[in-house]
Amino acid sequence: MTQDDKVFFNLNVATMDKSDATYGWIENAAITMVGGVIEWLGPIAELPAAHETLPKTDLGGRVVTPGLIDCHTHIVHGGDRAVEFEMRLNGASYEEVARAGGGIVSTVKATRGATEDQLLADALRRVDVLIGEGVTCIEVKSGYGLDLETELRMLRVARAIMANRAIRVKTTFLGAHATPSEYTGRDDAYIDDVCIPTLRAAHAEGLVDAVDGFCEGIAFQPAQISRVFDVARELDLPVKLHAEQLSNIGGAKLAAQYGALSADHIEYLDEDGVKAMKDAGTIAVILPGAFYTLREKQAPPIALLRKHGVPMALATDINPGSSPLNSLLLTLNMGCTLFRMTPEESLRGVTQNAARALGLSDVGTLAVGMRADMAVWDIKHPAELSYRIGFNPLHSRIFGGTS
Ligand code: DI6
Ligand code: FE
Repeated sequence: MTQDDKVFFNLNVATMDKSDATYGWIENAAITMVGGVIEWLGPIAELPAAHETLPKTDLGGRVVTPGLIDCHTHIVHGGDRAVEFEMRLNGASYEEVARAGGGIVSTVKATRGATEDQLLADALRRVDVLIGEGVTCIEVKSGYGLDLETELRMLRVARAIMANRAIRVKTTFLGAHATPSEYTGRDDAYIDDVCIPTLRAAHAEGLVDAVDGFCEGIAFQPAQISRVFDVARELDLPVKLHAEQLSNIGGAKLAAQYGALSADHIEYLDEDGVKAMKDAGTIAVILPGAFYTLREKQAPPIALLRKHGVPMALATDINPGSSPLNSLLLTLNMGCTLFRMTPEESLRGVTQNAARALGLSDVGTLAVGMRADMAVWDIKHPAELSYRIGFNPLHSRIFGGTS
């Protein structure tokens, strides 16, 4: 027995491990943790006698959910885009902002000019806000370096987050995020001469858990993404894709062809793309922060995703440009209010389906054998998590069985 072996009791639990809309709800429950893993979970009346001897913690009738998972973030980056935000609100066009050095280019410049320590310190401030909301796992992308040295630095910083905070980090290589200014007009050369060699180097250093790309008219075409995904497949790395955010150039179908973990944004996804994702088991990652920030009009096809049974995840997409959204709880509310997801769908979107979007099977639900990653809330019903705007009802957070 370790110091963390214990029984939580006097609680209601949303296990999220059922496929119906009941949250996997168990009233007046108990949860036994041994070695950071759930040993038993169920109604307190059925607690095995052998567990009676373990230390007990009374949770005062609170609600317990799986620890929240933010499955799509650009949380490591240099600088910010507040001036650009002000320029746009003073009437500057996107082109004027770009000519003034704004956009992804300005974040690339700030990230290239930042040390590993500076990038880590800035990222930890943003990570701490998510931890304060009961988040126990995040995905972190590269994609603001766009050269070998800075992309590797970003991924090393992403890994370093885990050495500095009690949180799990899954890293994603996003070299195919944009073409850097030194390769303007030479996208293919950038993919062949920088992006793919950098992917190989990052993989060789053990820095990459998945590979992503930005498939969009203003970024990379499907054929260019395919070249990157072919190398990911050669390196036995799973893929995911920013797809159909601003238009439909077939990104989701391409992602499905590669058996992608997820297709993300997907505001312009059509029914053929939904069917392809269903057949491939590709998760839909819904990102309301970018839709809200860019004041988009085309919402993702939630009804089609429901109709075809494509699992939906929700994430902040926290990045300095299109989604400076540092709250997963607000993301829950936006998923419901902007896109009409139900509260149960939105909570499943930051637990079970977020885990699936990261290829994880040991978190995202509460069941025997799962990691004891949990959030304890001062609420009576799980719908309160997506109902409130700007209110954080977290009571406590358990990471691997440790509070
Ligand atoms: N989609 C987006 O909205 C962001 N990247 C992407 O692939 C934009 C990132 C930025 O504006 O810095
Ligand atoms: Fe993104």
